[in-house]
Amino acid sequence: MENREIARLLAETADLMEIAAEDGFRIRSYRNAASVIEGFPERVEDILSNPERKITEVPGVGKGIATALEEISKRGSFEKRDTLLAQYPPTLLDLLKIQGLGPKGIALVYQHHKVATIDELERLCKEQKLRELPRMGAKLEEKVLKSIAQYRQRTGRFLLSFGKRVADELIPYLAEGGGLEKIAAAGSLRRGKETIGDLDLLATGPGAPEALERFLKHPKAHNILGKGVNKASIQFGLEGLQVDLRALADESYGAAMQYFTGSKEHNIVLRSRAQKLGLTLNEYGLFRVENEQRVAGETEEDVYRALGLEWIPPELRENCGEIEAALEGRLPKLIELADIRGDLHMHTLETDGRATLEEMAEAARALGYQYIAITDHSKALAMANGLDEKRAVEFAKHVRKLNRDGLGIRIFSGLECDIRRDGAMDLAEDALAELDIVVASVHSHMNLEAAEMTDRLLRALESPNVRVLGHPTGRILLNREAYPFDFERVAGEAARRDVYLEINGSPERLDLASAQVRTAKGLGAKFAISTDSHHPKHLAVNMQYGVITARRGWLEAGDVLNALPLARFEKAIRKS
Ligand code: DGT
Ligand code: CA
Ligand code: CA
Ligand code: ZN
Repeated sequence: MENREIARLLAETADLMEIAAEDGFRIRSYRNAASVIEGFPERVEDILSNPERKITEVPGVGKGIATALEEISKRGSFEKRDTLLAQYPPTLLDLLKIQGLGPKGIALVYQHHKVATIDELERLCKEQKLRELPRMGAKLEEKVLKSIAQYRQRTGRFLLSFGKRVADELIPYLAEGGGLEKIAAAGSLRRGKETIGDLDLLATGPGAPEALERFLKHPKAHNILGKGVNKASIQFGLEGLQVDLRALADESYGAAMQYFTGSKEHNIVLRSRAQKLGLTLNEYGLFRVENEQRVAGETEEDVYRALGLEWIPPELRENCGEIEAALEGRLPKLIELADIRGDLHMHTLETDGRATLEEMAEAARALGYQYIAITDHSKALAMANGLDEKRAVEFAKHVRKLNRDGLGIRIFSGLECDIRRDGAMDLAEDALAELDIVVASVHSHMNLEAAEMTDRLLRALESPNVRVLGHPTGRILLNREAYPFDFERVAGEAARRDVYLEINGSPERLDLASAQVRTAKGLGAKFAISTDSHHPKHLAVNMQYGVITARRGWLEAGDVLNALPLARFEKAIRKS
């Protein structure tokens, strides 16, 4: 490990100690050691492995830090850090980048509201709940929100779900101005990318020039970045998402849609294909080079067809083989929202959900689903009041009774069973065997070495009762990286054991990532697209994002467990 990385571990630990309100002297000693090591000319690892040398020669390194350094060089972490990370989620460290709260405030919002991510902190402020805590107030809420906005601008990307909400606010607003033929979002939002850099809107119709003016007058247009004849750009809302609006001629709409949907890489290949055919492709249309004659442009379908290609769904436009597939007429028939027959991951008031089983069932029934599985947490998530064996078995019994009475939708008894640090299931197998479907997920000890994490997940797959591996990488978008492990090995083993990989549609997760979906499919894996809903309203919203992610992973309905009709689904989850 390089000095820079070692220094980061020490500094991070000091931050966590500060949140835990530990002794200031010890915190300073970690910080001090971190800053010395970061700038130290020799590698700490080299000194440690040299029997002639002593690590305490390094200034700022006393006995305690020396022990920590030895542990770090052996296994990449150390006891103090592990203890703190068992107590606090690592995302709390991100909150330190938000001005206003400080370590004490972070500890407070975590204790009182379990706020552990920037998004959750933002929600807390918007709901005006921060001010209710000791020594906090409305002023501070404002300051924190502003700081979050600035932080996001720095990092520069936003959740897809956020972009979608902005688009859903702006499009009807612009349409209300009248005179528009078409108005739609292009760019990464249309491709369904999990995060977006900015929002690209396109409009046609006689009212398009006025729409540009109206756009600049939107109450949340905080900062006008530019205004031309055909284009205007603003920063939207406190969050400062950049939005570009372009006014186009009708005859160019398809070409512009194609051009501004991207991706850049997809477009490069498409343009070179046009060239080979003696054509030139730009945002105005597809033209013959020799006489500038317009060949296509009004619709995207026309543009692709004129290039000898099937129309390519936006989710595939990443230059990952889609153009070749379109040429040969072998594009996948991508799964659609309408293919989904049920939802296999949701929580209720029994643990950390915010509605009853009946309310979740009713919402799912209203979506036209045939079935759902209720998967509350297991006991390791004590804060969420997770189920122990006794409650799990009773729950299974309760669901059998519910189904006899009938709720208008079939309920499966499930559990989101915690995967313990060693890969064992949180509940005894005989209790799990009573349930219809077990989703196994990691919620703690995410800082293991890749090899250990791989073994942990492989062991979890060995449980005869596990049917789905929940949010398999643990990533939280814009907040927490996936934990490291041998993904291909785990995906291959899941395929071999008939364990379905979850595509968690919660917009902060989208886990698996689409590229992993595609890799896993190549290894023979099958998938469950689930919402991890904690409220009835999540069921519809999150499923959209789950399906988009599956489409970006090239999945067809046949790859997805919960696209099966009830009878076949029941057979598929039955234990052999
Ligand atoms: P984002 O906004 O970072 O999430 O990603 P995109 O794909 O929305 O990229 P953006 O907003 O820069 O541009 C929208 C599309 O416009 C992009 O996918 C490809 C297309 N495009 C056309 N001409 C250019 C160009 O000169 N540069 C770039 N970067 N994109 C271009
Ligand atoms: Ca964009
Ligand atoms: Ca853009
Ligand atoms: Zn979970």
